[in-house]
Amino acid sequence: MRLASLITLCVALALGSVGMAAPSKENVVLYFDFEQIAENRMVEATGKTGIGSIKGQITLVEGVRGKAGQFTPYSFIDVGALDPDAIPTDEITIMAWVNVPPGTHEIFNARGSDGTWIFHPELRSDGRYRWLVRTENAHTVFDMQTGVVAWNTWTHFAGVYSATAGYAALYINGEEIARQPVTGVPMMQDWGMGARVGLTIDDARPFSGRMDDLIVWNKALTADEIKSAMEHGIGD
Ligand SMILES: [Ca+2]
Repeated sequence: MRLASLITLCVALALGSVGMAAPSKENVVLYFDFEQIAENRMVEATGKTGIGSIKGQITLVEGVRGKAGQFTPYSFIDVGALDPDAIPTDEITIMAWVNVPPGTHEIFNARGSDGTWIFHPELRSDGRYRWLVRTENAHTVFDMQTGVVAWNTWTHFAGVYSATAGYAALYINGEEIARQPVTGVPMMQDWGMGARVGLTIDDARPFSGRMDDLIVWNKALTADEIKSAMEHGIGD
């Protein structure tokens, strides 16, 4: 009986470590792994076509996982048209590896047709990280400004929001550095004024440095899932 219990425990532990909570690829909305540029587009790693137009100059250099994008200031990736039904409303995770000098750097942003700035995952010149979500009519759902940025150092940023579970969280290098309860307001699904990687839609806060594995998920990933994704991307 005790042996059976022990075996059960060992099997459970083995499954737990093997399963190490790799997030499901089904939840990937957008993935730039910065491995390939074709016809002046950053190739989207899950095979979405017709998106990812490069404006300015982004070159491929050594990254964390293979190559990374080196952004010349004021350059950006114009995400382009995603399937509107695929745009997250209830849960999201926006993550990227970043390596930047002091300054204010916008990782990703999207803007609604009414002018609402929906997301601001940023590194700020005051040395803090920012993770913000707004919804219709510029209603701020939460605005976290926290932590201590390590400049010129590869850092993994992951901002999480769940309207369903009612919280926002920020993970740096796979560790949760901030979490707050949030009234569960769905996110704006209308990205009518577009979405960009590396510069705000009104041409401010230029990302000037290197970025790798920019991934947007339609799920609030767990800590284990974030660690898995930062080490392995979206998996095989
Ligand atoms: Ca890469």
